[in-house]
Amino acid sequence: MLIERGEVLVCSPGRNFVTLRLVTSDGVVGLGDATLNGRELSVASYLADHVVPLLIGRDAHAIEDTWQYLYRGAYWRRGPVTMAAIAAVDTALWDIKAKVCGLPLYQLLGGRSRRSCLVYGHASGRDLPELFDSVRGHLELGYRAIRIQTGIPGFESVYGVASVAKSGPRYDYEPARRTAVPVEESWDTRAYLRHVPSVFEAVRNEFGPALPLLHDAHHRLTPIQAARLGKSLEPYDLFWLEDVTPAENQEALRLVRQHTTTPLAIGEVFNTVWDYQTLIREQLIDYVRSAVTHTGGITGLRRIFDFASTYQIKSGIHGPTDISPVGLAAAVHLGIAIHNFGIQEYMRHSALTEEVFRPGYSFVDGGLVPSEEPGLGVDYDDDVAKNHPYEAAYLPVNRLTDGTVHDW
Ligand code: CS2
Ligand code: MG
Repeated sequence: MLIERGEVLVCSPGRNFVTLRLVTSDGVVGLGDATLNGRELSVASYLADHVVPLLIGRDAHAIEDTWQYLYRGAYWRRGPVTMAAIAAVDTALWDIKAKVCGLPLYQLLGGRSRRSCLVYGHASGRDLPELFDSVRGHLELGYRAIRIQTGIPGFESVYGVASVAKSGPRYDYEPARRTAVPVEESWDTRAYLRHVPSVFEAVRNEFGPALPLLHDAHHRLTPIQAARLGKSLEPYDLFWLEDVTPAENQEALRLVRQHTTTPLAIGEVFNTVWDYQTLIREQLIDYVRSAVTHTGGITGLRRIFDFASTYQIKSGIHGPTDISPVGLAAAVHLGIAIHNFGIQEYMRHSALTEEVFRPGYSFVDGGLVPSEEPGLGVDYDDDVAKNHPYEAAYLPVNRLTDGTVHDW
């Protein structure tokens, strides 16, 4: 069974998505997600100009060989654009193989290790009353774990908190804006560090000790600031504290780790197992945050999880709305199969996005359950998609109050 055709599909049902569709000589269709928020067209070009032409006529079953061919064979390896493109090919080939076998994809990854993948949702508010409403809304929807983000007094917009008029349910958490240049936000680390512990104290007082709570510092702290934050949040028993430092400096986490027992999660901007080498070998984190979409697909992410499992480090797959339903479906198939599953991020896509991508996974009792259809269980509707063409959008740029560019 040979790969006969590859189509790169770009659509924007409220936000941009890049999808690869591979079609075999037997007419079997596979889908892969290649969405890189704010840089979508670079991956579309990498796929259309440099990858799809190499796939035509290749054995559709040779997943590992194709992965190595695209990774080692490109010479210029790693990086988000390359690894998102490889991810899309890899995921589409797994989708095809599972369809040919007549099995849901997780069966090819070892079968079920659990009934469902526990997820966490995003509660946020500019202030405590808004945050509490958001937490209650999530509990009513059935969430059993919740990420907590709030505004900082004196700051107009802060990462993870809606800052514009609500354009529809839940979609307001999408940080990319459809503007010609990125919007700019401002930041003060000292104000943030003073504020966050009081937020968690209030949430614990209101919602009790049992609810798993998470928090994302979005790469903004130095190691010593991160250590202080972890320590100050210890009384509130977090499930995890995410991306405390810009972790391309993996050694920085040694200092953080020495000072706090708050569990740490890192990796949404990582692309390969090499990005985790020190973090995993020295047991500096507790959860691996990568997405199938950004780490070379199921093949690439499985490699990271297997390495992590030898150190009791668990999965925490990145699942914001910029991972398409194709990428999320792949995550759920992988999450249900691996032994070292931790938790899955699940923000929910807009109704319009789910009209383009018809996802077969379901949200039941606070967890995601994969589709039982052969393959990934996601269909792409070209007719709906063509009414929603690409629109330029950027993630924000962050500045300190004196104007210095800071990590966003
Ligand atoms: C976030 C993301 O999900 C998360 O934890 O950090 O929302 C991130 O900001 C986006 O994926 C950027 O595209
Ligand atoms: Mg994050």
